Amino acid sequence: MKIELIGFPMFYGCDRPGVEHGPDKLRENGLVEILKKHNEEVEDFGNIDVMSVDTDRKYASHKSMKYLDEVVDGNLKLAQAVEKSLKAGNLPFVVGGDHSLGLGSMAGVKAASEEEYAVIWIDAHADLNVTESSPSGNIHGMPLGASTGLGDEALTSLYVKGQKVKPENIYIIGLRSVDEGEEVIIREHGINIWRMTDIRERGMDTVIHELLEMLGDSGIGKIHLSYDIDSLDIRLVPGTGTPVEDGLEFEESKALVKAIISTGKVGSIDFVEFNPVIDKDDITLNSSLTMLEAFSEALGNVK
Ligand code: Z70
Ligand code: MN
Ligand code: MN
Ligand code: MN
Repeated sequence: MKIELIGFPMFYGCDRPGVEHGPDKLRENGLVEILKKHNEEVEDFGNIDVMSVDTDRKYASHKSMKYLDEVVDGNLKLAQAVEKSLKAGNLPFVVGGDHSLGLGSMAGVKAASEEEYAVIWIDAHADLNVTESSPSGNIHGMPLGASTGLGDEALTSLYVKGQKVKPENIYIIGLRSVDEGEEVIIREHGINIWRMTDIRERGMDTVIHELLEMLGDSGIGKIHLSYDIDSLDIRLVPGTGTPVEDGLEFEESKALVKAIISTGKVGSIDFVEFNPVIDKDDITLNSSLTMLEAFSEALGNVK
């Protein structure tokens, strides 16, 4: 399967400039070569054309969702690119940019096929907010909520109307910063989660076992894997907008990613929230490259 690299240079979903330089910074430091090291077919699609607007547009399209029009516009283009990539038989590998790009990725996956799919979201945050529960108005805190059909119509009907994924097919791993409203959504909709406390209590091997067993039991044959680098421990990712302490170590994160990809069911991937502008001594750049190497190797082992 050909890997199609798609850059999504956007910061409007997190309202903190710098993350839009993530895709090109990673390319300059060997992203394509890393993917090619273990995979025969890799194609760089280039970057999605994201509008460039001034900060006075922040509340121009909605009173409490920042840069709504800009986030929607970019994600419509992304959804189209992801749908096209999947229909061509490729594996879209979307590199951000902020995590609002999950809106476009999941819409593209939904548009490409009628088949039910699972979403595995590796993140310190739940990204399940709706407009009213969001403490920030930042849309990168909302893509999973919107994908289940919750929240503002502008997000829930992006590219494809209605629910993009069933809540029982969502698996979030690495949680340690969850808003009150998100806790309610997790409980009421039966979303599957593993908090860092679960990982520390039972160990990553057990968590991986639990995850794979649940996925197997669900009978779902296709996975969208969405990886937020802030799932990693705070000291590994100073160059991300919202680092949180007590996160995953490399070995845990690599084992998790490799186990998920080894199922052979992963059909699309997001890699998000690297902000080179606020990075310190290239620590986050190197952490990102370390993880991308693990993604590449695992993808190369799937046949
Ligand atoms: C918070 C919000 C978030 C990433 C921060 C934070 C969300 N729950 N996501 N950093 N990657 O504003 O909704
Ligand atoms: Mn996130
Ligand atoms: Mn996060
Ligand atoms: Mn720590």
